Amino acid sequence: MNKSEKSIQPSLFVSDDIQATAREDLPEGVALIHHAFDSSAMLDAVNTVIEAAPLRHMETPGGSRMSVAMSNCGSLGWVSARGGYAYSHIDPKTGLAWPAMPALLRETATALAKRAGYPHFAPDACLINRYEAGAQMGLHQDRDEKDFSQPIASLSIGLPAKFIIGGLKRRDAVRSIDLNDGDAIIFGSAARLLFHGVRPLKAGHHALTSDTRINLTFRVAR
Ligand code: MD3
Ligand code: FE
Repeated sequence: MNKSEKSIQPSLFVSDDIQATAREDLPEGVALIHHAFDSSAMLDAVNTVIEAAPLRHMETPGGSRMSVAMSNCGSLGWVSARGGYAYSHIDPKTGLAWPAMPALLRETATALAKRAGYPHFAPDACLINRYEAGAQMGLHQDRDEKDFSQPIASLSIGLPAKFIIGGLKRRDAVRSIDLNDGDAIIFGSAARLLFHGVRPLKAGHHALTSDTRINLTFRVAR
């Protein structure tokens, strides 16, 4: 595929293999879309963001270094430090506002949310997670946003990961979902507060991201 074909509108680029709850063994409220976006073009946009707001390993409130390196774009960004978790308009590393959300990112996320049944999704935050071999994310809920009626859209770029999703209680059974380059997974309604995490990334090589995986989560934080 040549460059001009790859730069067409993301909503036209996507294939039609959406997996919704009725068709696959996914929890209610979860929609998984394979080959959902042009990950090469998305990565180019992500790289412009992380030039201005570098990836960094944040500290947890408990004082440990997160294995996933993070940054944000949009009017709000998720930050973790000794003081706790929060959304902030300012990048504490640069002292500046987070970079604006590139139109390609925003439009891709809103088009995918629309396909999953959320026609009015207007994210104001995009968290960028970079996993290197061994990096993981423990089981958690995303509760720092104000309105849980708004979904979260997750886009995966580069190396594959095993994503785990459980129930509304930490001890509930989990199931594993493979997330590959170009996959989008949207969590809304009944799925919005499910516990979830990412298994330690297996070492590998990917043509776009070499030895890493990038995950973008688009959120309505305000
Ligand atoms: C299920 N990120 O940044 S994205 C996170 O792959 C996070 O980097 C993972 O969990 C990653 O908070 C998983 C998939 C995801 C995102 C938000 C969710 C799953 C979710 C919110 C509710 C339920
Ligand atoms: Fe999460």
